[in-house]
Amino acid sequence: MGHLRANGFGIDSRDLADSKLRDIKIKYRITDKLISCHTAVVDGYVFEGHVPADLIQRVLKEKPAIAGLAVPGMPIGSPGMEGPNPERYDVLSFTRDGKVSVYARR
Ligand SMILES: [Cu+2]
Repeated sequence: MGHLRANGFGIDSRDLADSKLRDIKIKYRITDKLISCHTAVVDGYVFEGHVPADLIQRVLKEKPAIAGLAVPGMPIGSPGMEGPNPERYDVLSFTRDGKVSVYARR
């Protein structure tokens, strides 16, 4: 969240009970292989987990035909997860009908 605020996003953040959170993941088509710790919805796009802000901005600008982006899990080295031994990780795009592809590698 700090990463998004630092990049100029206004954030309305909520902590939800697990059952509510599951409803959100289902509503926005976030399947088990996409799942991470938090879900952001911006201009109708879904951003799951620690998605770098520049990629969020790119999606909002280019408006691709996807449901959103996801960084599954919590990879070390993703924004907000900085650490001494950063891992490479994939940023995945997904569609409402379940197509998942690699959108970017970090
Ligand atoms: Cu996290």
